[in-house]
Amino acid sequence: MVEFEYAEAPSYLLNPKESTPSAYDAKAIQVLEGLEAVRRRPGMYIGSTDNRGLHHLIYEIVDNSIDEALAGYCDRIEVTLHADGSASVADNGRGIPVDIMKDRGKPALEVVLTLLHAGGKFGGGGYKVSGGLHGVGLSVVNALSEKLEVRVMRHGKEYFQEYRRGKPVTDLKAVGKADTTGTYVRFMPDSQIFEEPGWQWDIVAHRLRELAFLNKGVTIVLRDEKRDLTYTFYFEGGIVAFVKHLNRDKGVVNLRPMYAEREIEGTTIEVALQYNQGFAETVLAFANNIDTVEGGSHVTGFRSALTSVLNKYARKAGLVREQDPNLAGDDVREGLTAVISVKLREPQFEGQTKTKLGNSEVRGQVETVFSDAYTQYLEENPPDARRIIEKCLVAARAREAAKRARDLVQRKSLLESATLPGKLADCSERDPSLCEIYIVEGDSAGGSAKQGRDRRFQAILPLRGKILNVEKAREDKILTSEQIRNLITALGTGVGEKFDITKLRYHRVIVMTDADVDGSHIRTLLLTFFFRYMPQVISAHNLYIAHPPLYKIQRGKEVSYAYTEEQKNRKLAQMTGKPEVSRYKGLGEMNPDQLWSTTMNPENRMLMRVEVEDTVEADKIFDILMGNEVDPRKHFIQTHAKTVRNLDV
Ligand code: 0RA
Repeated sequence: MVEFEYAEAPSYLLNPKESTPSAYDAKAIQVLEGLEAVRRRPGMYIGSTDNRGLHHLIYEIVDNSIDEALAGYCDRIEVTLHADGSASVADNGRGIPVDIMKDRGKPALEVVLTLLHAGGKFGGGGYKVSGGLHGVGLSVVNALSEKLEVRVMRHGKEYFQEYRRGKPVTDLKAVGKADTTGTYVRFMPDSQIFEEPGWQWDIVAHRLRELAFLNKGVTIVLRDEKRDLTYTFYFEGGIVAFVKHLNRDKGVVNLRPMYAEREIEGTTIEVALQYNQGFAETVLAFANNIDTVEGGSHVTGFRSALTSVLNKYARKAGLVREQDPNLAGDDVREGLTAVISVKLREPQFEGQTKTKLGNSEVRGQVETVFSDAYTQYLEENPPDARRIIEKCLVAARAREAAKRARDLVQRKSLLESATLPGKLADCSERDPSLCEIYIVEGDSAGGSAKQGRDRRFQAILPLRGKILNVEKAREDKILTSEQIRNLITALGTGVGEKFDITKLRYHRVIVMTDADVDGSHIRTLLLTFFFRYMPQVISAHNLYIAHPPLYKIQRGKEVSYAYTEEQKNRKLAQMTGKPEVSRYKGLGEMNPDQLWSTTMNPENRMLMRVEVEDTVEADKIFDILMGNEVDPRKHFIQTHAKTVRNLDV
């Protein structure tokens, strides 16, 4: 989750007493100004007004309930996506206080719901730690809701109040008896503010699952009223369960995950770790339940302890001999899955997206806690310890072999005077920002593409047959395979440590494959290669997928093309007379002219840009699709046929 800063302070913070007749009026004005500011510039408070911002509304409220759980008063949170488009969050905490606040002459609840930053006023040492902009959440959600109702169970009573666009339309009143305590907030996002209506189950479920992992013992229920679907997230094991979940379809190396939990100087530190038999590293780090994707002091502390603990143990146990070199950081990270979660009183978030933990003291705290616990774990579990070290040693050997292979590729390409692969039909333009390369499946389609292209700015690299599955093969094998080497040389970036995105020779890298099963397999293999070895090409928005037409529609001399089923139907419906419809099966069926006009001509082609929104999920999907274990793959393909197709988009 991302935190957002105010670009400008709300006016009432700057001028608390500006020329108003009475203190009471001044406060009323402040409230209105505060909520008005939120409505005027919602992006500043929730990041954006698209789907992501919309879902942020739910998270803001849930964060408050989580805080109540962290304070030890709440163990159940229920989120409901209602059929009318509203959402509600209920918890069994103490309930938001309802008594009149003397200085404001209003119930605390109303202040919480209408005043930005009101949360701080209640802090009063009550909350040990807190995620997000605590207390800001509720008033922001209120300001951005067409309608919001709140119910509080407290003092044996149920209280109720209703708001429209942040303003109360009823007084807070007791409406009945209650034999529990808790808070219920239901809100309808304002359609004047949000562009894209509609909750997305997967997005909400993902975050709630994550919160349930990070806050063990808290039950979080998600309900979709429309589909009559309920999910309950509850993890007694907390982040140990999280790590097992991340490794669920991969063979594991150490059966029992390592787990550390300790409090130092008010900071609660938890680390769980388990190796799998894959090659990728997955380290997720959270501070106060916020996903710190940019890392920070907790991750630094973890990393420095990881390598040194393993080296110390490996030597002591005689698994690494005296004369051998130390395991390197890269060796101990292969197949590593870890979750780091810290909870602290005053988190400082830095970095571009405010997702980097800045508190410097945390580095040493994590290092100490993790170092002690991991050493003890290795000493108490010799078989697991041996399996982990052996895995690292294999990685070290592979790294050596890969380095030799890389050096060879680099040396060769130097010797061959930066020889571009013979298969490559390069373009004449030299400015990369104007150049495109089509990676084309098969020699025949490659031939058509070469003839049909605009050679001034379009290069063609044909690939013969299938490329190596990079999820299954080791790095040295991958880098010495001819197809991959041709690709790397053609792109010009190099690979591994020497990878340099600024050397990319084409700013559009376009994968063009047949619309059949083989084609989509090759496409997935290529995407996997980019995801694993050149993720920067994806994140810099340089990777595209060509979209050949599915149908050719011909009536007399008039020819047109349809790229989707829907488009075909629309065109046919508009036509009078009977056209001839043929379905394209492969790129090879098109002559060079057709290929140019339908798929390569920038004026009327369709390109899809490849984006990876959620790297953890993508990692999982690639691994399942391309990895070693067959069963999960089958299962995945059977149950997610639709999603698999979307993966290619
Ligand atoms: C302020 C003070 C107290 C609780 C809360 C706020 C509170 C807020 C939310 C928002 C959603 N659920 C919530 N639960 C509690 C402490 C009240 C006390 O001292 O009893």
